[in-house]
Amino acid sequence: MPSTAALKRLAPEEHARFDRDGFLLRKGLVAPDAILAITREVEDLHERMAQATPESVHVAWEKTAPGKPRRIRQLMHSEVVSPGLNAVLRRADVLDIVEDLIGPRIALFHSKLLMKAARDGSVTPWHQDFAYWNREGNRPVQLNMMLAIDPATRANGCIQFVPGTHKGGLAKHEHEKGVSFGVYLPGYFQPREGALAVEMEAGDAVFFGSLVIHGSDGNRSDRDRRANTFAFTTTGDAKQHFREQLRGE
Ligand SMILES: O=C(O)CCC(=O)C(=O)O
Repeated sequence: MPSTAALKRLAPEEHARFDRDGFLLRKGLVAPDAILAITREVEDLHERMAQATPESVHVAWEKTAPGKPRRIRQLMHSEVVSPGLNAVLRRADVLDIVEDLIGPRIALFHSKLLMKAARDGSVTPWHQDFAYWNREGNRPVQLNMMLAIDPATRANGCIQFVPGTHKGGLAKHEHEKGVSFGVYLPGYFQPREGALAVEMEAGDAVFFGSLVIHGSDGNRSDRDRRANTFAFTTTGDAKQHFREQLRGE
């Protein structure tokens, strides 16, 4: 059974940083043995999903040249293909931190694998997540927790944020139909003043809200940059209270 290091709840200065920047890096959220187990579970995922994709997941593929192996860009509902990821999203101490940031009525919004394969992983253009999620009168209360499965560096396309941009509300996005990450800010991924690259070691996680502007470069290296984003929401303005379910209480 992989071990997990218990997380400390958020300190006041971490709260302050999250409020100021719109994101917060937590080092060592998942222990190396649990990361190794997740790595094994997703090791041959490109090939397996290319052969047969289960109905319960949704895969968006990279646009690779004809004749080259298919590469997953993102896989939605990753908790279905990885018991290790499924365990992380239910951890009581993870949910404690989520609760610290968005309150006690927590629901899973989605769990998504971002495979950013060596050489083939493409740019994620600048965007605010709420540009995707703004519908049916919901509010920008969602919280992401991006877990690094591989080390993430500038060379393999680590996530970048523009700190403080969550305070400016939702900006106008362009909408490109029929492509993944087709909702983006004008300029696509042109350099942005103040953008900060957040390099991570495997097992680190970055928490970020749905209004902070973020994106990531293509993977120009020979090393995969796999990560999983767990998005949580609060059921404060919805019907169900999922926290007990997530915790198995
Ligand atoms: O994979 C990345 O670096 C960014 C992913 C992202 O922006 C998202 O899922 O909203």
